[in-house]
Amino acid sequence: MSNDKERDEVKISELERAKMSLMNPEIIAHKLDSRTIDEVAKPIIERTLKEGIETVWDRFEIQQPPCRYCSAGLSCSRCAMGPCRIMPGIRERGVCGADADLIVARNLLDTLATGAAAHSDHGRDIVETLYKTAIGESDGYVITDGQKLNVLAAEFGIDVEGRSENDVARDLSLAMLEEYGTVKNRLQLTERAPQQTRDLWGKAGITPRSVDREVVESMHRVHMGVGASYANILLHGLRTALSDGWGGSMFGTEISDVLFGTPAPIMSSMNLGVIKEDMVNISLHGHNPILSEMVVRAIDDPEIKALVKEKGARGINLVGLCCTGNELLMRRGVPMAGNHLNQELVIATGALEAMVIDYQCIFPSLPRTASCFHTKVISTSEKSKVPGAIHKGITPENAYSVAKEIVAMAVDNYPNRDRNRVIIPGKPVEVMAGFSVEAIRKALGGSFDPLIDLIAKGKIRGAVGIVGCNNPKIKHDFGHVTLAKELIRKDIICVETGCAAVASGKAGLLSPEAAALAGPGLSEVCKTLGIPPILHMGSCVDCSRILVLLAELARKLGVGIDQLPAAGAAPEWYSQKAVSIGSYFVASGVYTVLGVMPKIAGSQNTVDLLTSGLDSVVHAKFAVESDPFRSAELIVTHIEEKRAALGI
Ligand code: SF4
Ligand code: MSK
Repeated sequence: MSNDKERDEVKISELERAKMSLMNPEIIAHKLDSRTIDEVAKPIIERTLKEGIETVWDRFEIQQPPCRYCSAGLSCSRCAMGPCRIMPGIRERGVCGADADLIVARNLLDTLATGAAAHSDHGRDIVETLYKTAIGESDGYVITDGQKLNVLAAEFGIDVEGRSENDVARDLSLAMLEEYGTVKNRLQLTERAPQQTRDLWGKAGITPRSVDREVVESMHRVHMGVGASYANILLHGLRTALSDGWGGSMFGTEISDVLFGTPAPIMSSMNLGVIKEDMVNISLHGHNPILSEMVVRAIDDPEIKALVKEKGARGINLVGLCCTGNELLMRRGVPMAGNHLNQELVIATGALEAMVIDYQCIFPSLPRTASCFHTKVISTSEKSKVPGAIHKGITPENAYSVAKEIVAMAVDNYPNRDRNRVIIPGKPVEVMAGFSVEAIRKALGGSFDPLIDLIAKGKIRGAVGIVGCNNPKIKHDFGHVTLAKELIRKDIICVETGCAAVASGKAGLLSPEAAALAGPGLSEVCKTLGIPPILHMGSCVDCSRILVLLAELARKLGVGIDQLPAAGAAPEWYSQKAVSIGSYFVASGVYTVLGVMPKIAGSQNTVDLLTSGLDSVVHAKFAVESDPFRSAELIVTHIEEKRAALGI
């Protein structure tokens, strides 16, 4: 447990709050309008402004203007001869002789590899949990989807006949763990991609060999004096990203389904209004469902129920944030408090007893926010300790008992809530989530043929995966919601993951009633099937579900993924993981539009390769467009070109 001194050190002091607090109504109104389109979040942002509770937007403003060399990717502090920065026309090379192209490309590969490592290490944690479960060493986990276990086992050539689930699960998890550092130089699940797509990878020399190998090789290549060709470095970035999308992330998705169940359509609700005044509120934030699934089970424990009664609460209200929230939403229907830029605001409702975090996308400053209220921040991963948080390390061996301990801490904290400081800012919006590939197939009657037929007839013009984060550079949720609305209006079905999906949910676009906002063809299809025009496909690692969906459609049509009338978009991305996702989309043949410019403007050669040159390598490329209306136009044009090429 962190000591009191450490928690005192991270506190936002009264003096800091007094300096930050704003009372000018015009300035407050302007900030509210420019920060978010999430109306339910606005009263809470208003509180933070008036009470001087620092948020991500305040820190973003303080950081302006950013260094223009860093923004362009032109600074390098890779070795002790530096740091160096390129000033075009003045200083063209770093101390070692690296030019702008090399510095920009190395920085980008470093960023991408960080993202691929984060996803894939998450995947490894899930696979290890399956292994521990299979050998009887885990606490509380069971195999929930035995059918999926058998399908995966068959893909890996593992015999299932006459064997127990645990034996099959042990062999499967060992086979997957072996692929992290494999010597066979092949990732099994890449075989899900159509042959045409795999042929492109083979020709370009970017077929991924193993998960860890590509990330480690990326780190090797960016060392001073190794990779000096910007193009060669960027191509390895695609290979690394493929090892994430068709490797580490896909393992994370598939084995989460085996352990916790393959998602199926489920109703729930979203926005900060999911916080309940008379209940113990616990938010589950991060990415990995290993802990949060145990928390869901622990709240039904009789000892916990007795404690809740003793403390005078009506019950326990679990709410999700970011992708841990997405995992729980689509499998358990746990309500979702919000996406990335909502994380501090949940605490600032004044009604949150505990913020339980695992890893990724968690602001290190959350204990500072919590210091303004009674909220306890509880960290659970050895990889993600946070100063000022209480640490309760979780492993597969102790998961249930630690989850129960954490829930008890939250319940104990309920009487400490200051009832006069609670703001519950609005009513939650209803959402339908849980569209795994299996669920989409089932909704279509057991085969993707009807979807292909609808696309061929033009009732649905194409499909777009909208993914990724929030970023204070873009008005919160504006990029996601605007792009999604524009696309469905044009009869393009959207599949979404991560914070993009949550933005759509809060805006009412994940409800079957949103079919009314779609074009006539898509609207008719949605009404017939009773589904929304935007399908929630899960968390960040579940972008791998989008790959599987595209692969299935391409196989049915007998084409490569690049020939489909499909595209990707990340309108508000911020994270290194998003760089990896965007790159595995493009490397898999999916034209992808980014709403935020990566730090590459300092190398025109890099910009040209990513936005044009890749087309001749993987038959797809990136575009960068911050205006979601123009992004929609780019995507519509692309989809119509692909339709024409297919003769439909
Ligand atoms: Fe400077 Fe080269 Fe070292 Fe980078 S690797 S800090 S450019 S000397
Ligand atoms: S949580 S990676 S902010 S989508 Fe997956 Fe959201 Fe991006 Fe994190």
